[in-house]
Amino acid sequence: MDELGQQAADVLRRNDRGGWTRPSPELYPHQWSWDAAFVAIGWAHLDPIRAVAELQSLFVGQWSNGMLPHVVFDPTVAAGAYEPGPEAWSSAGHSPFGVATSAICQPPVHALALQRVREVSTGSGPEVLDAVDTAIADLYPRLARWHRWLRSARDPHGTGLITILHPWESGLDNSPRWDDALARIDPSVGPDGPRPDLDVVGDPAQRPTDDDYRRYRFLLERLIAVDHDQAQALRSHPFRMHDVWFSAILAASDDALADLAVVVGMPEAAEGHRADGDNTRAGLDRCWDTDLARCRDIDLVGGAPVAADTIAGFAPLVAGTNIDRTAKLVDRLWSPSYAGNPSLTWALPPTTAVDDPAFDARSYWRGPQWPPMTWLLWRGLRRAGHRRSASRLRQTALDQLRATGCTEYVEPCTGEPLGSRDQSWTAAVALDWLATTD
Ligand code: 9WN
Repeated sequence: MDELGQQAADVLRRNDRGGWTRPSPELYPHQWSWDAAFVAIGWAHLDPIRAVAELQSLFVGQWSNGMLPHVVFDPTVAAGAYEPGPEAWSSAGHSPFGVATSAICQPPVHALALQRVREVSTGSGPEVLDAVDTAIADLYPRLARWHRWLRSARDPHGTGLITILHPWESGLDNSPRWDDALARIDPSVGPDGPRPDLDVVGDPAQRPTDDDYRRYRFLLERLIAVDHDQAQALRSHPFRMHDVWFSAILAASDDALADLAVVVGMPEAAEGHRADGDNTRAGLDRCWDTDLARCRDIDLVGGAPVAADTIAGFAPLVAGTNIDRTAKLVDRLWSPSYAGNPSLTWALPPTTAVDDPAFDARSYWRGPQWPPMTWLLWRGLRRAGHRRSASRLRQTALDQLRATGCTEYVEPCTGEPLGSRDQSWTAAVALDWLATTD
C-alpha cells in the first residue's frame, strides 16, 4: 500500500470505536448515517467483515417505523462535545429502547455501499465472502425497510422525489440550495445554543453562521412539536424540499438493493426495487431544466424550483439517465462552471458552480470540493460508460488527496485543506480509488 493508502487506513483505524467509526476525532464524535456507508466501503479494502459490521452497527439505531436516523449517539462521549447532542431530539419512544439517536435522516447511500463492499469482498476468498453474504442476509430486510419508509413517509404520493424537512437531511447542509427557503425563517425565532464545532474548526468562515444554526434549531423544534409525525410535517413544516441529490442516491441504491435481493435469494423482490429506482428517475426527469442543463430541487413551501447552481444539478448522473442527458452533464462537469474552471488547483467539481453568485470557496458546502461527492459522480460516470471522464476524476482526486491528506473538504482555488483533518469518509474513498485501476 502506498503512503496515501497507509495514511487513509490509519485514519479509519484511529477513528474506529470498535464496530463503528466516528467521522472525525473531535468535530463528529458519534456515528453518522451516510458517513458510515462510505466508511464501510473504505473498511472493505482492509477488512470486509469489519465493513459490514459498520452498517450493522448503524442499523442498531433504526427506528421501528424503518427510519434510519442521521446520528446514532455514543453514550460515552462527554455531554456538550457535539451539539445538538442526544437530549436535543426528543427521539425516545421512536428510537430503539436504550439507543439515543437523532430524529431526521440523511441520503440513503447504504445499499450502494453494501453492494460495493460485496464487490470488493469477492477478492478475499470464499470464507470471507460467505461471512459477508451472511451479513447481507441480515442487512437486506433492514435496508428494504429503510427504503420503504423513505418512499411511504417522504413520498406518499409516489412522485419518485423525496422530501427533506431539514438542511441536515440533505447532507449538504449549508448549500446555497437552501438559502431562499431558509431566508423565510426569521433567525431570531430559533434558540441560541453552544457551537463546539467552532472551537474545533477555529475559523468560523468554514462553518455555518450562528443565524444558520438558529434556523436549524428552530426547524428541529418544529419537528419535535409534532412529535416527529411525518404526515403532519409534510403538510405544515416550514422547510420542505424535493431534494434531487438525495432522490438520485435513493434511485442508485434501489438498483443496488435489487442486486442484493438476488444475493439473498429473493430475485422476485429485485423487480420492485428496480421499479422504485425507475420511478425516481422519472421524477428527476421532471426536475430537469433543459435550458440550464441541470436538475433543480423544488421548494415545496415557496412552490418554485431552486435557483442556485450546485453539484446537486448533476443528480441524474448519480441516478443513471439516458445517453443524451449524460453527455450534457459530462460537458457541464468539465465546463468552466465546474471542474473545467481555470482557477481551480485540481480539476474537480466544486460543490457550488464557480460562477454562481453564492459561490464561496471557503464556506461549508458553498464551494469547496468534497471527496465523497466526487466519488458519487465518479461512480455514476463509470456506470454510464464514461470511463475516460471517470478515470480523469479518480486520478485528479488522488492527486489532490496526496497533497491535502484525508481532510474534510478543500478550498478549490488555493488547494488549502479545510474542516476536520482526519475525516473518515475521505479516507474511505481514497482507499476505494487506490484499489481501482481504470
Ligand atoms: C450535521 C458528519 C456530517 C456529515 C454532513 C456534514 C456535517 C453535521 C454538522 O458532518 O453535518 O449533520 O455538524 O455539520 O454536513 O454531510 O454527514 O461528517
